[in-house]
Amino acid sequence: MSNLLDPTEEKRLLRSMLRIRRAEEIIAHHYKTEQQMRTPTHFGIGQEAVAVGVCGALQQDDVIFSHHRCHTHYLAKGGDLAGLVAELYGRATGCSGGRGGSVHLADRKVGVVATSAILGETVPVAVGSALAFKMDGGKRVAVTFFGDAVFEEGVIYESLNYAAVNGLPVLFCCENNLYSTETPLSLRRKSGSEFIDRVRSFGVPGEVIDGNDVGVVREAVANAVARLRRGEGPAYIECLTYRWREHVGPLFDYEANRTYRTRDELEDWMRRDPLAVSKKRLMNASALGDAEYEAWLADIDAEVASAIEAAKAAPWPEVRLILEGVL
Ligand SMILES: Cc1ncc(C[n+]2csc(CCOP(=O)(O)OP(=O)(O)O)c2C)c(N)n1
Repeated sequence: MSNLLDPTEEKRLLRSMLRIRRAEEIIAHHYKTEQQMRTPTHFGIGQEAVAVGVCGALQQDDVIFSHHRCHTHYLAKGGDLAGLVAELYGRATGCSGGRGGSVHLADRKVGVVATSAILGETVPVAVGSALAFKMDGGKRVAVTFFGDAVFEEGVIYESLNYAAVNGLPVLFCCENNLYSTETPLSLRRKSGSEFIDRVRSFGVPGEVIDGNDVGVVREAVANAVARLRRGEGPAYIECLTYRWREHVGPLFDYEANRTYRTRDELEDWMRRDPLAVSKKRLMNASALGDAEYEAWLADIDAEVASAIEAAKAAPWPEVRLILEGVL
């Protein structure tokens, strides 16, 4: 286990992970029981430390781009919770006007530029953003989150090369959760062919880290971002982690009788719950008590409940706006 960060900072990160966890758990419950959210939804429960650790090392004017499992990144970067919930209910008050759904989240005020379900689609866009930052001569950085399956898309290799050759301030963040839908990494990659070696072959430095420890992620990203801000070119961080729910939808695999992963494997990863890792560290240092944690939980649950109530009361988007923003 890594060392405690500054306790105030680690508490901020843990509270952010808890807020994302509870938001997703409550959304999953409503998704399953009401049948009112009609957007395919990929939950990131279990992977919160990646989003929170990465975004915790960024400034508000830095930008992020994400993929189909994007709620975690959107919320960690400061995306509006009510806007997310309304988007899932397809309402006009949603962060994409109710026309994008779960995989098209944006909140430009806090640097959440775009998310997309097309694998690899936002990777070169993040590189383009980093090119603009370099041309502007500022210190802003761009981050692209993507899953391990993106290494099966050609665009990742073009993007790494272009970013390296042009020395762009972009962080490539791979959330390696070992599966592409229901196909394990072992069937998609020859043993010994590590992603990190491919990345390094383009001259992009990187490391593979424990993606379930928010302290480890926060530290690694802080170092990588410092490099980016010094103008030394792109960096890569691969976070080893695991999603707890089915690939798409609110259930656990065992509830849906899916057998591509075992329940033992899931339970093994659940014992490495990123929230528990951080909470234990803070409690061991006497920097957090049960009462404070329970108070966070109550506040967060109330915030999510009110976002759901507001979403349900919100109007539907107007039909005449259906093509707005479509290129
Ligand atoms: C170009 C493209 N090919 C295939 C798909 C279908 N698809 C959606 S999600 C997914 C697996 C994604 O796995 P990974 O990138 O590892 O992310 P994870 O779902 O594990 O978080 C696939 C193959 C797609 N959306 N886009």
